[in-house]
Amino acid sequence: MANDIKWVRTHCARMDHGGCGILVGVKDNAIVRVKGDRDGLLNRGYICPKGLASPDRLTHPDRLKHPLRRVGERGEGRWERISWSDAIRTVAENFAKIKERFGARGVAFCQGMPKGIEHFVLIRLANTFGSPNVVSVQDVCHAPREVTGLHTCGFYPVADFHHPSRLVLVWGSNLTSTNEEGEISSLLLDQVKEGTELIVVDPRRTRLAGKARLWLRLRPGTDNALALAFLNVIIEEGLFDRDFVENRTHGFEELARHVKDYPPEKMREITWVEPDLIREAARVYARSRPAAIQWGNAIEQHMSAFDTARALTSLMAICGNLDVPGGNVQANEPRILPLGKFVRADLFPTKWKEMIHTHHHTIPKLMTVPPAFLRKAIIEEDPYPVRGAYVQCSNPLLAYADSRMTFKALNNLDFLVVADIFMTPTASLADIVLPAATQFEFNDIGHYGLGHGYILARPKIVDPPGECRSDIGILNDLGRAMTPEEYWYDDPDDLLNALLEPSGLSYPEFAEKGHLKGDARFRKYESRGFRTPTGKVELYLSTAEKFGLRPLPEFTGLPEEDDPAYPFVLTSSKNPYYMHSSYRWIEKLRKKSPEPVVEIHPETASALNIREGDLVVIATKKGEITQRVRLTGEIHPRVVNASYGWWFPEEDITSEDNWAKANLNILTSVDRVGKEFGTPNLKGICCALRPAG
Ligand SMILES: Nc1nc2c(c(=O)[nH]1)N[C@H]1C(S)=C(S)[C@@H](COP(=O)(O)OP(=O)(O)OC[C@H]3O[C@@H](n4cnc5c(=O)[nH]c(N)nc54)[C@H](O)[C@@H]3O)O[C@H]1N2
Ligand SMILES: Nc1nc2c(c(=O)[nH]1)N[C@H]1C(S)=C(S)[C@@H](COP(=O)(O)OP(=O)(O)OC[C@H]3O[C@@H](n4cnc5c(=O)[nH]c(N)nc54)[C@H](O)[C@@H]3O)O[C@H]1N2
Ligand code: SF4
Ligand SMILES: [Mo]
Repeated sequence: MANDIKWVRTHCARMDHGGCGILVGVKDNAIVRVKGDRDGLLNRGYICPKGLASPDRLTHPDRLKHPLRRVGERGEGRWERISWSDAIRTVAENFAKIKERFGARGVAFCQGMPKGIEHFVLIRLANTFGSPNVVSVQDVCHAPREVTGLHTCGFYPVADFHHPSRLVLVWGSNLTSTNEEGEISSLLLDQVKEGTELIVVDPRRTRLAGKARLWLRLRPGTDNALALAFLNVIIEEGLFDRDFVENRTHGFEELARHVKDYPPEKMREITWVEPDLIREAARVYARSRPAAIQWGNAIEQHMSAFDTARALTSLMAICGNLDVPGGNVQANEPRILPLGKFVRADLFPTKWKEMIHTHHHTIPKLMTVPPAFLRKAIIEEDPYPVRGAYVQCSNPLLAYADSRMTFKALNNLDFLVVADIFMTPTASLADIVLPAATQFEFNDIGHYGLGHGYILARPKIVDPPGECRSDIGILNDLGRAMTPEEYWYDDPDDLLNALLEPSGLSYPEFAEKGHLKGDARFRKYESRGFRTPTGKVELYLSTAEKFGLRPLPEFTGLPEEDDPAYPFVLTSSKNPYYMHSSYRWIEKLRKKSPEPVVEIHPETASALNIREGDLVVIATKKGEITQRVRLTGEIHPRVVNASYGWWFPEEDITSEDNWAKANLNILTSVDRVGKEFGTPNLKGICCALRPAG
């Protein structure tokens, strides 16, 4: 029997940012086994439980299989099956109506975490349709790191795990569970076995913290204060790279004066980290070269995301770790179509002036609309009305901060289209639901446009079920129906071929190769400087005044001021078995993590008369949810680590209870957001606890 299995090489996708090379065993148009590929560029044989379970998504009986049109009231759950041509026509007609009354900008194109090239095809559709409003979750995911990097040093500095580092400073990143964007934990763990040291900054003792030389258990939401204290120590003690600082940085003197205000002794109160530990960690980082900072979501899920990313980029710079092997590097792209060309940015040169967030004076170079501002536009028509939305690869009702605001906004729309693989709480509010094909079911390219310097092949392996179609194919059809046909293709695979054209490869040839990677070149600044206005790393931002930005990173206060009615500090981390709100319907994964769990310290529990396994109400000023208690001595007694992304596919999807009762974003708010990226506070907010019932 084993002989009938055909093995195909591809890359894992959609269970997180993806990237592991995998071997897929196929028999009779069905996937029967998956294993890690020893030749995988990013993983060298590693595979995680989500990757192993990923084929189970394809065959689930409740998968969406046909286009649906709402027949009852919005959210009532009554649908009729329609044909694809009806679906495409209905979407095109309704968006055209909105365009006529409110302009193309009245339609928003919303993307969740980018999963493949569908994100960029969506931007192309928006550009050709004439809407500047592509919305994404980047406000809390990568934009703060990427865009701050662009302003500070001209590129997005990513940790280089492909060359040895003496030390990796893991800052708010739980790599062994999340394998975030191109950084698969197995490569880091291999280095640790070879002697690379770790310092971990995390309120929880993560698996990497368990292997670290130093673990800094900071108060959630105080990363910028801690990073400023690192800068204070390194500069006061003269531990920086003098040559680099002198020749390659702008504004060192100003930074040095400025960080005098942030000594570890003073930052202890804010961060809860002992001054001696801060000093030691800063010294070890500065003295271990090359060192990489592996930074995660935690640094960009509060209003001070910009300052935190500025402070950490400054740390990389003054210690001489930018663009050196084993440090934080600027990846070199392979020869493929540049992003701007692929998305047809040329058709819409005035886009920057018209985007919703431009009216909120966000930071230049922010490409997508922050969800806080999208919903303001829908609900308050500020800065102008948005009446229609196309949502792809996203579940905003669970993923955006302040779920009740999202509910209100989605209900306010004249026309909502959701493309998903499963009926979700968001899809259940749509006028049209489109059944998407997913990973393994169509040709795709991974990691395009993410700045990591490679693209990965994900060839089609099996046919999609029912009438499911790839997002790329759906968007190509919508493009033909809604915008001039010349921008689209007869065969959606030609979008992939166009992207690959500069490499001289067709998609099948690329799929044969598996990946394309730019050359490994380092210290590019030696020949061409840094791509900033001063040509140097801008420790002091030369454009600060022009753009209304703070020139130097600051600590401007806690995410929320302490409040005795809400004495605990709430944070969260991602579930190793799920992707955000996705896949709780996959049995193998659900068995591993059956229900939402909140971690609290035993002392806190006993003071509140709460025991292991109890249901507990977590309350913030915004709302309340219920989760099951797990006791752990490894977090601070004031810290509460709740689960994120929970809804219940096995229960009635039309009930508000389903998406509201355990959903972390019932507790979060967008009343205050960071100016630069529109980022709300997701981590480090005040909460109260009480036994449920
Ligand atoms: N299994 C799984 N993997 C995923 C995802 C998923 O949903 N599930 N999502 C993918 C996506 S889109 C992303 S962006 C990445 C994100 O991947 P990560 O950056 O690893 O994201 P998180 O798990 O949110 O947080 C990382 C760590 O931050 C810690 N933390 C919490 N609050 C704070 C704080 O205030 N400061 C500091 N320094 N640390 C804090 C948490 O304890 C956790 O260990 O993961 C990707 N991979
Ligand atoms: N409180 C709090 N909020 C957060 C975060 C947090 O840590 N805390 N993390 C934030 C981060 S980092 C991110 S990236 C966002 C994530 O936000 P989203 O990307 O919206 O997250 P998901 O809930 O995973 O929604 C993805 C949806 O895509 C569907 N899907 C899967 N494959 C396909 C496909 O091939 N095609 C289509 N059309 N659909 C598909 C899934 O079924 C699922 O419903 O959430 C953010 N929100
Ligand atoms: S770590 Fe991510 S890419 Fe690798 S197998 Fe797991 S889910 Fe897939
Ligand atoms: Mo993310």
